[in-house]
Amino acid sequence: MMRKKVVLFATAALGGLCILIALVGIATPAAAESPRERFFEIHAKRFDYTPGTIQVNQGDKVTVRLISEDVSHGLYLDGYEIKTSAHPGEEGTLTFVADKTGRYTFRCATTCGEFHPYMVGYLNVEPNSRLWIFALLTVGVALCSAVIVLR
Ligand SMILES: [Cu+2]
Repeated sequence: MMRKKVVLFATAALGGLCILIALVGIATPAAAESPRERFFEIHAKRFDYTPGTIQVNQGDKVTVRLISEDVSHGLYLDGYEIKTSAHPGEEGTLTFVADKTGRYTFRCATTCGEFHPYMVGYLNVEPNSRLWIFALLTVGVALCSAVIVLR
């Protein structure tokens, strides 16, 4: 009799947890993961970009302002095949939708000195995975409660 009560309580608790996780999974990441507009200011100076790495989520609309702090520099984004250039006092801009996931190199596209070939930075495009993690968590908790009830 006592065991039945414990099982019933555990089932109710886990069921509630399932619903809670599902709700959190549906409510928060949906807002966080829906494509956003992202703005970055990248400063180019012989022979570096600052920041050297930018990170976005897949689907984000990305705008990059390229600002030169010394001579003329360019920015060519591998994989997306787009580029812009910045000159002293004249910035360049680049707008694109990050529709491909992965790590992409961007490099200087305007010869700017001896180490110009080594002037590179990185764009990381993360997949929208949070929704899947929450879905898996929900299924996991549901399975756990099923095991407790059925054993
Ligand atoms: Cu350069």
